[in-house]
Amino acid sequence: MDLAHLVPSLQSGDRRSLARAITLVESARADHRAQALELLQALGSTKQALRIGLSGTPGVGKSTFIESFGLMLTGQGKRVAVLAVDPSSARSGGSILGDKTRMERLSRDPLAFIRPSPSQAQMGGVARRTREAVALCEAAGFDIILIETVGVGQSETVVAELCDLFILLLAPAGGDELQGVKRGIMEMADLILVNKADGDLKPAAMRTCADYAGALRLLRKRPQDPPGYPKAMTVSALEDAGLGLAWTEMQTLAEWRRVQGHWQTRRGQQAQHWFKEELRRGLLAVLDVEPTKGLVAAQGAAVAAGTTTPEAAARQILTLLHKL
Ligand SMILES: Nc1nc2c(ncn2[C@@H]2O[C@H](COP(=O)(O)OP(=O)(O)OP(=O)(O)O)[C@@H](O)[C@H]2O)c(=O)[nH]1
Ligand SMILES: [Mg+2]
Repeated sequence: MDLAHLVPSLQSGDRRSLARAITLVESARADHRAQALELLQALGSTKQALRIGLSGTPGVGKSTFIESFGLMLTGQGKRVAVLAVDPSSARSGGSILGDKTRMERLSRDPLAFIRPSPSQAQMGGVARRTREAVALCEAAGFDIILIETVGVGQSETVVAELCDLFILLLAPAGGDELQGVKRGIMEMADLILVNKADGDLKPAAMRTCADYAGALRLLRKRPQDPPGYPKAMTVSALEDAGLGLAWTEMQTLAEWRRVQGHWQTRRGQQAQHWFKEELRRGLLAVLDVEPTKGLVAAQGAAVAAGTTTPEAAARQILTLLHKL
Protein backbone atom coordinates (compact mmCIF):
# COMPACT_ATOMS: atom_id res chain seq x y z
CA MET A 1 0.00 0.00 0.00
CA ASP A 2 1.21 3.48 -0.90
CA LEU A 3 1.37 5.30 2.44
CA ALA A 4 2.67 8.52 0.94
CA HIS A 5 -0.61 8.79 -0.88
CA LEU A 6 -2.86 7.25 1.75
CA VAL A 7 -1.88 9.59 4.59
CA PRO A 8 -2.92 12.89 2.97
CA SER A 9 -6.05 11.48 1.36
CA LEU A 10 -7.15 9.97 4.67
CA GLN A 11 -6.47 13.25 6.46
CA SER A 12 -8.56 15.06 3.87
CA GLY A 13 -11.47 12.90 5.04
CA ASP A 14 -11.72 10.60 2.05
CA ARG A 15 -13.91 7.67 3.11
CA ARG A 16 -12.45 5.17 0.67
CA SER A 17 -8.98 5.86 2.01
CA LEU A 18 -10.32 5.42 5.52
CA ALA A 19 -11.88 2.09 4.58
CA ARG A 20 -8.61 0.93 3.03
CA ALA A 21 -6.65 2.04 6.09
CA ILE A 22 -8.97 0.09 8.39
CA THR A 23 -8.57 -2.98 6.20
CA LEU A 24 -4.83 -2.56 6.62
CA VAL A 25 -4.97 -2.42 10.43
CA GLU A 26 -7.30 -5.42 10.47
CA SER A 27 -4.90 -7.56 8.47
CA ALA A 28 -3.02 -10.26 10.33
CA ARG A 29 -0.16 -10.35 7.80
CA ALA A 30 3.18 -9.33 9.26
CA ASP A 31 4.05 -6.91 6.43
CA HIS A 32 0.59 -5.32 6.73
CA ARG A 33 1.07 -4.92 10.47
CA ALA A 34 4.35 -3.12 9.91
CA GLN A 35 2.67 -0.80 7.40
CA ALA A 36 -0.25 -0.25 9.76
CA LEU A 37 2.08 0.87 12.54
CA GLU A 38 3.89 3.14 10.12
CA LEU A 39 0.58 4.62 9.01
CA LEU A 40 -0.61 5.25 12.57
CA GLN A 41 2.72 6.87 13.42
CA ALA A 42 2.56 9.08 10.33
CA LEU A 43 -0.94 10.26 11.19
CA GLY A 44 0.05 11.14 14.73
CA SER A 45 -2.56 12.46 17.11
CA THR A 46 -4.91 14.83 15.42
CA LYS A 47 -8.06 16.53 16.67
CA GLN A 48 -10.17 14.62 19.13
CA ALA A 49 -13.55 13.26 18.18
CA LEU A 50 -16.28 12.56 20.69
CA ARG A 51 -16.20 8.81 21.10
CA ILE A 52 -19.50 7.34 22.15
CA GLY A 53 -19.78 3.68 23.13
CA LEU A 54 -23.19 2.10 22.78
CA SER A 55 -24.04 -1.22 24.32
CA GLY A 56 -27.18 -3.29 24.59
CA THR A 57 -28.51 -6.80 24.26
CA PRO A 58 -29.51 -8.15 20.83
CA GLY A 59 -32.74 -6.65 19.57
CA VAL A 60 -32.78 -3.68 21.95
CA GLY A 61 -32.53 -1.35 18.96
CA LYS A 62 -28.85 -0.39 18.71
CA SER A 63 -28.79 -0.31 14.92
CA THR A 64 -32.08 1.55 14.71
CA PHE A 65 -30.82 4.03 17.31
CA ILE A 66 -27.53 4.57 15.50
CA GLU A 67 -29.34 5.18 12.24
CA SER A 68 -31.73 7.77 13.73
CA PHE A 69 -29.16 9.36 16.02
CA GLY A 70 -26.52 9.39 13.29
CA LEU A 71 -28.89 11.03 10.82
CA MET A 72 -29.80 13.66 13.40
CA LEU A 73 -26.11 14.48 13.85
CA THR A 74 -25.27 14.54 10.13
CA GLY A 75 -28.34 16.77 9.78
CA GLN A 76 -26.47 19.21 12.03
CA GLY A 77 -23.48 19.02 9.70
CA LYS A 78 -21.48 16.66 11.92
CA ARG A 79 -19.38 13.90 10.44
CA VAL A 80 -20.24 10.57 12.04
CA ALA A 81 -18.32 7.29 11.99
CA VAL A 82 -19.85 4.02 13.18
CA LEU A 83 -17.72 1.09 14.28
CA ALA A 84 -18.74 -2.21 15.81
CA VAL A 85 -17.02 -4.36 18.40
CA ASP A 86 -18.20 -7.90 18.48
CA PRO A 87 -16.66 -11.17 19.38
CA SER A 88 -17.48 -13.16 16.26
CA SER A 89 -18.84 -16.05 18.29
CA ALA A 90 -21.73 -13.89 19.45
CA ARG A 91 -22.81 -13.03 15.94
CA SER A 92 -23.62 -14.78 12.76
CA GLY A 93 -21.93 -13.48 9.64
CA GLY A 94 -25.35 -12.58 8.31
CA SER A 95 -26.01 -9.77 10.76
CA ILE A 96 -23.14 -7.75 9.32
CA LEU A 97 -25.13 -7.52 6.15
CA GLY A 98 -28.25 -6.98 8.21
CA ASP A 99 -26.73 -3.93 9.87
CA LYS A 100 -25.78 -2.35 6.59
CA THR A 101 -29.35 -2.74 5.39
CA ARG A 102 -30.76 -1.51 8.68
CA MET A 103 -28.58 1.57 8.57
CA GLU A 104 -29.33 2.06 4.92
CA ARG A 105 -30.09 5.76 5.06
CA LEU A 106 -27.10 6.55 7.24
CA SER A 107 -24.76 4.50 5.07
CA ARG A 108 -25.81 6.57 2.06
CA ASP A 109 -25.16 9.83 3.92
CA PRO A 110 -21.97 11.52 2.64
CA LEU A 111 -21.21 12.75 6.17
CA ALA A 112 -21.32 9.23 7.61
CA PHE A 113 -18.97 6.28 7.56
CA ILE A 114 -20.07 2.83 8.66
CA ARG A 115 -17.70 -0.03 9.26
CA PRO A 116 -19.24 -3.37 10.17
CA SER A 117 -17.40 -5.66 12.57
CA PRO A 118 -14.82 -7.98 11.07
CA SER A 119 -14.95 -11.69 11.69
CA GLN A 120 -12.19 -12.04 14.21
CA ALA A 121 -12.14 -14.71 16.85
CA GLN A 122 -10.09 -13.23 19.60
CA MET A 123 -11.28 -10.40 21.82
CA GLY A 124 -7.77 -8.96 22.14
CA GLY A 125 -7.52 -8.71 18.36
CA VAL A 126 -10.92 -7.07 18.14
CA ALA A 127 -9.90 -4.51 20.75
CA ARG A 128 -6.72 -3.56 18.95
CA ARG A 129 -8.44 -3.37 15.59
CA THR A 130 -11.21 -1.15 16.96
CA ARG A 131 -8.78 1.07 18.81
CA GLU A 132 -6.78 1.62 15.66
CA ALA A 133 -9.93 2.14 13.60
CA VAL A 134 -10.98 4.84 16.09
CA ALA A 135 -7.62 6.55 15.65
CA LEU A 136 -8.03 6.40 11.87
CA CYS A 137 -11.53 7.90 12.02
CA GLU A 138 -10.19 10.71 14.19
CA ALA A 139 -7.38 11.33 11.73
CA ALA A 140 -9.98 11.46 8.96
CA GLY A 141 -11.62 14.32 10.81
CA PHE A 142 -14.82 12.70 12.04
CA ASP A 143 -16.56 14.65 14.78
CA ILE A 144 -18.36 11.78 16.46
CA ILE A 145 -17.44 8.11 16.56
CA LEU A 146 -20.13 5.67 17.61
CA ILE A 147 -18.82 2.33 18.78
CA GLU A 148 -21.51 -0.31 18.96
CA THR A 149 -21.29 -3.51 20.92
CA VAL A 150 -23.70 -6.24 21.74
CA GLY A 151 -23.79 -6.78 25.49
CA VAL A 152 -21.93 -9.98 26.11
CA GLY A 153 -19.61 -9.13 28.95
CA GLN A 154 -16.07 -8.66 27.79
CA SER A 155 -16.84 -6.50 24.78
CA GLU A 156 -18.39 -3.82 27.00
CA THR A 157 -15.20 -3.47 28.96
CA VAL A 158 -13.30 -3.07 25.72
CA VAL A 159 -15.68 -0.37 24.51
CA ALA A 160 -15.63 1.44 27.85
CA GLU A 161 -11.84 1.65 27.54
CA LEU A 162 -12.19 3.17 24.08
CA CYS A 163 -14.84 5.82 24.50
CA ASP A 164 -15.47 9.14 26.22
CA LEU A 165 -19.13 8.40 26.89
CA PHE A 166 -20.62 4.98 27.48
CA ILE A 167 -24.32 4.60 26.71
CA LEU A 168 -26.39 1.65 27.79
CA LEU A 169 -29.44 0.98 25.67
CA LEU A 170 -32.24 -0.95 27.36
CA ALA A 171 -35.62 -2.25 26.35
CA PRO A 172 -38.85 -1.74 28.32
CA ALA A 173 -39.37 -4.56 30.78
CA GLY A 174 -40.97 -5.57 34.04
CA GLY A 175 -39.42 -4.37 37.28
CA ASP A 176 -37.76 -7.68 38.02
CA GLU A 177 -35.70 -7.29 34.86
CA LEU A 178 -33.46 -4.79 36.64
CA GLN A 179 -31.33 -7.58 38.00
CA GLY A 180 -30.66 -8.71 34.44
CA VAL A 181 -28.20 -5.86 33.96
CA LYS A 182 -24.99 -6.57 35.76
CA ARG A 183 -23.92 -4.07 38.34
CA GLY A 184 -20.55 -3.66 36.63
CA ILE A 185 -22.25 -2.57 33.41
CA MET A 186 -24.48 -0.13 35.30
CA GLU A 187 -21.40 1.36 36.91
CA MET A 188 -19.82 1.95 33.52
CA ALA A 189 -22.86 3.72 32.07
CA ASP A 190 -22.78 7.50 31.57
CA LEU A 191 -26.30 7.54 30.24
CA ILE A 192 -28.99 4.89 30.26
CA LEU A 193 -31.48 5.08 27.42
CA VAL A 194 -34.64 3.01 27.60
CA ASN A 195 -35.55 2.55 23.97
CA LYS A 196 -38.89 1.68 22.36
CA ALA A 197 -40.78 4.27 24.41
CA ASP A 198 -43.55 4.35 21.83
CA GLY A 199 -47.02 2.89 21.27
CA ASP A 200 -48.05 0.15 23.69
CA LEU A 201 -44.54 -0.07 25.10
CA LYS A 202 -44.42 3.51 26.31
CA PRO A 203 -45.80 2.98 29.85
CA ALA A 204 -43.46 0.03 30.42
CA ALA A 205 -40.53 2.08 29.09
CA MET A 206 -41.30 4.87 31.52
CA ARG A 207 -41.52 2.45 34.45
CA THR A 208 -38.25 0.82 33.43
CA CYS A 209 -36.64 4.23 33.14
CA ALA A 210 -37.80 5.22 36.63
CA ASP A 211 -36.46 1.93 38.01
CA TYR A 212 -33.05 2.53 36.50
CA ALA A 213 -32.96 6.16 37.52
CA GLY A 214 -33.51 4.91 41.07
CA ALA A 215 -30.84 2.26 40.72
CA LEU A 216 -28.34 4.79 39.37
CA ARG A 217 -28.86 6.99 42.40
CA LEU A 218 -27.86 4.09 44.62
CA LEU A 219 -24.52 3.65 42.91
CA ARG A 220 -21.37 5.15 44.29
CA LYS A 221 -20.79 8.71 43.12
CA ARG A 222 -18.09 8.93 40.47
CA PRO A 223 -15.64 11.85 40.28
CA GLN A 224 -16.18 12.22 36.52
CA ASP A 225 -19.89 13.09 36.94
CA PRO A 226 -21.50 16.45 37.66
CA PRO A 227 -24.43 16.40 40.13
CA GLY A 228 -27.45 14.53 38.75
CA TYR A 229 -25.43 12.23 36.49
CA PRO A 230 -25.49 9.52 35.23
CA LYS A 231 -29.07 9.82 34.04
CA ALA A 232 -31.70 7.47 32.68
CA MET A 233 -34.00 8.64 29.89
CA THR A 234 -36.55 7.18 27.50
CA VAL A 235 -36.15 7.35 23.73
CA SER A 236 -37.78 5.91 20.64
CA ALA A 237 -35.26 5.20 17.94
CA LEU A 238 -38.10 4.16 15.65
CA GLU A 239 -40.11 7.36 16.11
CA ASP A 240 -37.11 9.64 16.54
CA ALA A 241 -38.27 10.74 19.98
CA GLY A 242 -35.97 11.95 22.75
CA LEU A 243 -32.84 11.74 20.63
CA GLY A 244 -32.21 15.49 20.71
CA LEU A 245 -32.56 15.50 24.46
CA ALA A 246 -30.21 12.53 24.79
CA TRP A 247 -27.68 14.36 22.61
CA THR A 248 -27.94 17.47 24.80
CA GLU A 249 -27.21 15.35 27.87
CA MET A 250 -24.21 13.77 26.17
CA GLN A 251 -22.83 17.17 25.20
CA THR A 252 -23.39 18.61 28.67
CA LEU A 253 -21.60 15.70 30.28
CA ALA A 254 -18.74 15.72 27.78
CA GLU A 255 -18.28 19.48 28.13
CA TRP A 256 -18.26 19.32 31.92
CA ARG A 257 -15.63 16.61 31.83
CA ARG A 258 -13.53 18.60 29.40
CA VAL A 259 -13.64 21.70 31.57
CA GLN A 260 -12.95 19.75 34.76
CA GLY A 261 -10.02 17.92 33.21
CA HIS A 262 -11.60 14.47 33.51
CA TRP A 263 -11.68 14.04 29.77
CA GLN A 264 -7.92 14.25 29.25
CA THR A 265 -7.20 12.28 32.41
CA ARG A 266 -9.43 9.50 31.19
CA ARG A 267 -7.86 9.42 27.73
CA GLY A 268 -4.46 9.19 29.36
CA GLN A 269 -5.61 6.31 31.55
CA GLN A 270 -7.07 4.56 28.54
CA ALA A 271 -3.83 4.94 26.58
CA GLN A 272 -1.97 3.47 29.53
CA HIS A 273 -4.43 0.60 29.77
CA TRP A 274 -3.88 -0.30 26.12
CA PHE A 275 -0.14 0.02 26.42
CA LYS A 276 -0.11 -2.50 29.25
CA GLU A 277 -2.55 -4.72 27.43
CA GLU A 278 -0.34 -4.79 24.33
CA LEU A 279 2.67 -5.51 26.51
CA ARG A 280 0.86 -8.39 28.18
CA ARG A 281 -0.18 -9.83 24.84
CA GLY A 282 3.32 -9.47 23.48
CA LEU A 283 4.82 -11.24 26.48
CA LEU A 284 2.34 -14.10 26.21
CA ALA A 285 3.04 -14.40 22.50
CA VAL A 286 6.71 -15.04 23.32
CA LEU A 287 5.64 -18.36 24.82
CA ASP A 288 4.29 -19.48 21.46
CA VAL A 289 7.45 -18.93 19.44
CA GLU A 290 10.80 -20.71 19.48
CA PRO A 291 12.95 -21.13 21.41
CA THR A 292 10.49 -20.63 24.28
CA LYS A 293 7.79 -22.74 22.68
CA GLY A 294 9.94 -25.88 22.71
CA LEU A 295 11.12 -25.24 26.25
CA VAL A 296 7.56 -24.79 27.44
CA ALA A 297 6.58 -28.06 25.76
CA ALA A 298 9.52 -29.88 27.35
CA GLN A 299 8.82 -28.50 30.81
CA GLY A 300 5.13 -29.29 30.34
CA ALA A 301 5.97 -32.91 29.59
CA ALA A 302 8.26 -33.06 32.62
CA VAL A 303 5.49 -31.68 34.83
CA ALA A 304 3.05 -34.24 33.44
CA ALA A 305 5.54 -37.05 34.09
CA GLY A 306 6.05 -35.86 37.62
CA THR A 307 9.78 -35.30 37.26
CA THR A 308 9.39 -31.64 38.17
CA THR A 309 6.77 -29.48 39.89
CA PRO A 310 4.63 -26.88 38.07
CA GLU A 311 6.25 -24.13 40.13
CA ALA A 312 9.82 -25.21 39.41
CA ALA A 313 9.05 -25.64 35.69
CA ALA A 314 7.49 -22.19 35.47
CA ARG A 315 10.39 -20.67 37.37
CA GLN A 316 12.85 -22.21 34.94
CA ILE A 317 11.09 -20.71 31.92
CA LEU A 318 10.77 -17.32 33.60
CA THR A 319 14.45 -17.30 34.50
CA LEU A 320 15.30 -18.02 30.87
CA LEU A 321 13.02 -15.22 29.69
CA HIS A 322 14.71 -12.77 32.01
CA LYS A 323 18.01 -13.57 30.32
CA LEU A 324 16.63 -12.98 26.81
N1 LIG B 1 -41.24 -0.07 18.86
C1 LIG B 1 -39.94 0.13 18.65
N2 LIG B 1 -39.21 -0.82 18.05
C2 LIG B 1 -37.91 -0.59 17.84
C3 LIG B 1 -37.28 0.61 18.23
N3 LIG B 1 -35.98 0.53 17.92
C4 LIG B 1 -35.79 -0.65 17.34
N4 LIG B 1 -36.95 -1.34 17.28
C5 LIG B 1 -37.16 -2.67 16.67
O1 LIG B 1 -36.45 -3.64 17.40
C6 LIG B 1 -35.92 -4.62 16.51
C7 LIG B 1 -34.43 -4.74 16.70
O2 LIG B 1 -33.81 -3.52 16.33
P1 LIG B 1 -32.27 -3.41 15.96
O3 LIG B 1 -31.99 -1.98 15.76
O4 LIG B 1 -31.94 -4.33 14.87
O5 LIG B 1 -31.64 -3.95 17.29
P2 LIG B 1 -30.09 -4.24 17.63
O6 LIG B 1 -29.90 -3.91 19.05
O7 LIG B 1 -29.22 -3.57 16.65
O8 LIG B 1 -30.00 -5.79 17.44
P3 LIG B 1 -28.68 -6.70 17.16
O9 LIG B 1 -27.89 -6.02 16.08
O10 LIG B 1 -29.23 -8.02 16.76
O11 LIG B 1 -27.92 -6.77 18.45
C8 LIG B 1 -36.32 -4.19 15.09
O12 LIG B 1 -37.45 -4.90 14.72
C9 LIG B 1 -36.62 -2.71 15.25
O13 LIG B 1 -37.55 -2.26 14.33
C10 LIG B 1 -38.10 1.63 18.86
O14 LIG B 1 -37.66 2.70 19.24
N5 LIG B 1 -39.42 1.31 19.03
MG1 LIG C 1 -27.69 -4.25 15.35
